[in-house]
Amino acid sequence: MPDTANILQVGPLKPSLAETLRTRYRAQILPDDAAARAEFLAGSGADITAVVTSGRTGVDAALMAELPRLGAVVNFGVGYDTTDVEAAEARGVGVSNTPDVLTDCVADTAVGLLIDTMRQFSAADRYVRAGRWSAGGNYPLTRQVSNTRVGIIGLGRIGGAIAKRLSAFGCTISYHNRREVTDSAYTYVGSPAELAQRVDVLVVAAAGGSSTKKLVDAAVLDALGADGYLINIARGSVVDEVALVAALRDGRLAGAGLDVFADEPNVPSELLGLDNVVLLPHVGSGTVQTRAAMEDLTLRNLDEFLATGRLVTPVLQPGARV
Ligand code: 8YV
Repeated sequence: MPDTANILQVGPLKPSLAETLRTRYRAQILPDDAAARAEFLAGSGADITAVVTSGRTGVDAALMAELPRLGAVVNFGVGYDTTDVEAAEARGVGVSNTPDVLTDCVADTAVGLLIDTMRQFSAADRYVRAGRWSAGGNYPLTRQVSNTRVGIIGLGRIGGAIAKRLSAFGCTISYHNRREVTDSAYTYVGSPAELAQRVDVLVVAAAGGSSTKKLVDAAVLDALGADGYLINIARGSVVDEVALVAALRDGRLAGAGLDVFADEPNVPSELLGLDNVVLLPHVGSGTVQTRAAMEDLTLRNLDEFLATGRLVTPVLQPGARV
């Protein structure tokens, strides 16, 4: 094992991963407190060669500037929008993520959330627990999932896995993507608003970051309309959350299933009382199996960087230009 003393953990990580970093790699942890952090960076910032972080925290340009010998940001999670990849590129810093290993679980979450939202299973469960069924009332009828028209924003690995699952439900799938996917069996639509106009359910599966910020805005939600549903398993930043809350509150949208929010872990309080909304605490990849696979891939990236200066699943190789 090469010298591992110069590894920095930035932000909270899965406890077993944090423990491995501490024991096997003698990693240090960037303090949260501003004064302690400044003191740490002044004393040790110049020694750090690799950071391990997650999509929740990431490494911004300001922190990168405090780590002049940094060679790699190893990210636990497929999403890396909290890390400034342009700043990394300018500095020759590599960035890795954990693609593929979480695709199935996130796609499963999207489909489960979609079914729950349209069939209102969570709300119906609350109805039973509140004694309302036994008190004599049948639960109101809900919306069929099979054979609906589904629009997917972002037909990457996860969007594709969602499309595959929902195709088996007889759904017709269309999508919007940065660019048309040439070998896709699904119908490409040129804008999010046009896609929303054509479908019953819009599923957001696009990466976060500046290029997708509020891609689903008030106009897209209006196009989805009072009979339309929105499902988001990607990033809260892709949806204009204020516009979404207003549309749900005013009955201009049939329902929403959300695993991600603009300011996690804060969820808009107006959503808490709505039965046509299903709220999950960002659990898309959150199974024992998938998180173990993510942890393993994170460590493989770190080991490869320490051994060869390269990354196994790079967003950007050290020293490369994107
Ligand atoms: C993780 C995710 O829970 O991979 C991602 O991008 O959003 C989730 O799988 C998260 O990144 C861990 O912080």
